[in-house]
Amino acid sequence: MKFSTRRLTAGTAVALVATLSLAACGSSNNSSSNSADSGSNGGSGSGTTITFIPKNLGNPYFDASDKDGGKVAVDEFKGVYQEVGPDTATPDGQVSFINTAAQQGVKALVISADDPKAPCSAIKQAMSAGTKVVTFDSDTSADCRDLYINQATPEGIAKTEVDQIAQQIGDSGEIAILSAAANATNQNAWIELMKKDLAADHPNIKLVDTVYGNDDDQTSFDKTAALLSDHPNLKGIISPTTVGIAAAARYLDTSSSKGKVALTGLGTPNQMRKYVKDGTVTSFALWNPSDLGYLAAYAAKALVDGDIKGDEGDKFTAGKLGDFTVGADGVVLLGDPTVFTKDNIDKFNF
Ligand code: RAM
Repeated sequence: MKFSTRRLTAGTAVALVATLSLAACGSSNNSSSNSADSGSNGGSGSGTTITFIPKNLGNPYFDASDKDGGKVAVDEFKGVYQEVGPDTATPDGQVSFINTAAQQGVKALVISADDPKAPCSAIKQAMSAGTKVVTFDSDTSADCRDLYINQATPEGIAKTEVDQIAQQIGDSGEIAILSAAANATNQNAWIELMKKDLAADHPNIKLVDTVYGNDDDQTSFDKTAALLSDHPNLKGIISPTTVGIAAAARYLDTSSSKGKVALTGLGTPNQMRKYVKDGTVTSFALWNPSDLGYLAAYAAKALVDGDIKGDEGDKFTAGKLGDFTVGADGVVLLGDPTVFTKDNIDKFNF
């Protein structure tokens, strides 16, 4: 263990929830839409305090990972859960939330990083004060977290997306990528691997543009419109972000490109159901974000309890998901992505 863990009394736990809530609402870069939500034990005392910080609030993906996954796990082990974060996914938007949580002495932070480096000095300060830090979904540099919970291998994610677009456009023609924020660690890793896959296995597909919707619905919608007008021969769009693919589908749905320009990428079944059923989208993929948040919470607890240090080979149990082993560079892998089509989409509800 690098640090000794600290215990919170019932009073401090309740005060912590209240203070973080106020601090989040009062910070300059956000508004009352920032949320803080105590665990179902109501902050009953000695439980492990875990703060989730998503890339941004208001994204159904993080509602699923944090509230439907992380909170469920934290409630199971009778900890204290809360979620705070910025409204927009900017590189340093998470820093003030990390600082506040660390000052209040939360035992663990679980973060999907907006930038691999920008939050690092705040995270390192938190770690030196004894807070365990788990990244999930989108990693920081490996030296500023204890563990990274990876949703699926980046190679597998990239290949799944390239295979789908290739199938849908007959393995030939112009495509574009509509990504999240330009600095997002996760999307950038997938994009690099997609480019390699395209170059190696799909010589007749040409990637003509990569644009960034910043995980903002309206920006992603507008960028879709711009892509279609800038590239009249476009045959397909890959959007490796749940916000981007949903906005692009909404645009295509009522445009003359519906059924002519293919769209695939990473989406939530609940956001994409309508577009799969009405023929705007044939298939897309994702892992289960609730499982990802659930696993991240159990990993944080294992670190806080001193059951693991984050070293390769460390083993821990994540409730209903079973046993996991820490891999190289402190990475824990959730599993494989699922491909959704009209034939299976109704089996999923997230
Ligand atoms: C968006 C976010 C998130 C990513 C998913 C696929 O919700 O960018 O980080 O993992 O899409």
